[in-house]
Amino acid sequence: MNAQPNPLPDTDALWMPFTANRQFKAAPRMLVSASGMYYLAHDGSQILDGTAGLWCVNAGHCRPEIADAVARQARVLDYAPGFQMGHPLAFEAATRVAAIMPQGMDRIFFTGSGSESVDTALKIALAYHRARGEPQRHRFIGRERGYHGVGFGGISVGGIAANRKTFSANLMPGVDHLPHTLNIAEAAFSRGQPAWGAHLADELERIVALHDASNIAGVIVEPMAGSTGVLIPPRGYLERLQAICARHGLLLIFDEVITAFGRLGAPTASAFFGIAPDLITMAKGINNAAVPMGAVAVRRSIYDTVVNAAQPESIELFHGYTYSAHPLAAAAAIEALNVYEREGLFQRAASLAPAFEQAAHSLRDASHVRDVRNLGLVAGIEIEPVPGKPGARGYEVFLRCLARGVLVRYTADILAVSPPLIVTPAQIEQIFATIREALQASA
Ligand code: PXG
Repeated sequence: MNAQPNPLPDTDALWMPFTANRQFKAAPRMLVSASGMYYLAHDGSQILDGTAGLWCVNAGHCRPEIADAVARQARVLDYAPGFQMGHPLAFEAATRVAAIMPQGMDRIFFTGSGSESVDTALKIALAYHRARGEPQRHRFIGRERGYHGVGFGGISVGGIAANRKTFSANLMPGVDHLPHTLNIAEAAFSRGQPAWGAHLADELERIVALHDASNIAGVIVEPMAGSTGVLIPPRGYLERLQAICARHGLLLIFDEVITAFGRLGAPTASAFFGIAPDLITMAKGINNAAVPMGAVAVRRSIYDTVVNAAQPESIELFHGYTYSAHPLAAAAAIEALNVYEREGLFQRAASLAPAFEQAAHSLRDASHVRDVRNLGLVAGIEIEPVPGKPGARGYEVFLRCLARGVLVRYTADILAVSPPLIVTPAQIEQIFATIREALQASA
């Protein structure tokens, strides 16, 4: 890696996503290259990536195999229309993704992002019920604090208040929300899945009774909620949700944009928990984030129902994106899946998880810590806010970690750690030791 300082670009023209633009532009934090577990910043400093980018670079950065596959594909077939035309890698990528989905969920719709995957899954659910002759099943149930991307569908079923507030009058109608499952008083410092909280799934029965099952298309939840600050499902909770969905004919959609491709030490959270939903949304790790890509895995019976309900020569689902199965993204997906398999990275995550848990919970007695939550290679550390200034301490600790050469993610006053699955035990120690120091330095 080049260790020379790089000049900063003019920052005015770019409206940055989910960023305090003025604060950032006053003191930019610029990453200029990456390799394996490390970023290189513009000032020449090395930064250990404790967040796999944004929960997406699961095999580590700039993997030569993936870079080569993308470069090769860019010269062979840069782009091909995906509507009424095909290219081989789209089909190959679908076959490969299907192979690691739960049994029977082997029909894959490609998108360009997690947000698009969520909208796609919601639309497939509606199309399915219509094809079955129950078009009045139009309602969706999401969950408080859920993050399902930023499309109007996603923010409607999502439960992040800040993401909804500005668009409140324009949210998708017909949505209700389950309560979220975090309860620090009952379950602080749980290791893995909390023992408390399975009963919260029963709220779904109340909501179903209120709206009547005949009006509800499906339920969408993150099996483990990431963005909102790492909420681990209570033991038995997801099982109950699934049972209630099955009892009432509701489709269960797991949003696995963060959890699919090894984050919990299994190909999917569905496999990790042993629960088969009806649809799974994905993105991020699908191709190690080398090229934007998302996907929805669908139970074969759902595909068959939608497809067979249409006239044989008509388009069955009026939905798709210019970049569905973009050749470069598909090439990257195939190669990323090769890397995951060849290096056994999902198993690696599983075998690192106990040491990761131990290291995360070593922060229990660190300054300002209210809770530590963990599962697989994910940890959330909830810290005491500065009185009257929510989020200020989270930002401060994030900066202090960065100054010490470790990138963590923060959501208000919750730190999230989710390193690439190639992380070493020593790097795990380094990440949590750095967080401890940063917390100690915070007044
Ligand atoms: N669903 C889930 C569960 C996600 O985590 C999306 C949908 C949307 O994906 P796109 O590709 O449209 O961004 C996500 C994205 C964070 C963070 O720091 C998390 C996400 C994105 C950016 C930051 O927690 N998750």
